[in-house]
Amino acid sequence: MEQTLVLIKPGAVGRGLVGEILARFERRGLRIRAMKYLLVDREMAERHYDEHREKDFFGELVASITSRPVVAFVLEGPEAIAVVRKMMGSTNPLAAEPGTIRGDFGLEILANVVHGSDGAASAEREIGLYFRPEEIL
Ligand code: 3AN
Repeated sequence: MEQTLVLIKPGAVGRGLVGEILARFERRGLRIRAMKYLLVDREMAERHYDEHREKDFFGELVASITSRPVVAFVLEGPEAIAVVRKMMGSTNPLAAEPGTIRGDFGLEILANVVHGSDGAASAEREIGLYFRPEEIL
């Protein structure tokens, strides 16, 4: 079994999409191992998106993710990282296939509804960033 970190981004939380997005993952058979509603602070956002530090959209990305609360959760299942990435769809919602979360719920690349870890190393790092070991049940 594999674990991955998923965030429902502030825009999607504000639009009341938490239940609908979570339901898709649950229906697929992924298990919730941890979940929290939180405000990401600047330091945490910069650590989360460290790989994008040099990109021109880094400032906007940090501002966006820290603007309002997010919902963070750890999902577990066989090949959970790849399964979640597939369910999210392409990074740019304009290119995301209908039927994927980004393809169904958004149009903006910066506020692209969800985040999901992109590999085993980032999943481990991101889960550790959002949850203490005892919060994963
Ligand atoms: P993903 O979230 O699909 O793994 P990454 O890691 O390439 O995509 O990008 C992280 C986040 O940065 C995306 N979720 C998106 O909000 C933002 N982002 C990526 N590329 C761009 C871009 N060209 N312009 C603005 N924001 C971007």
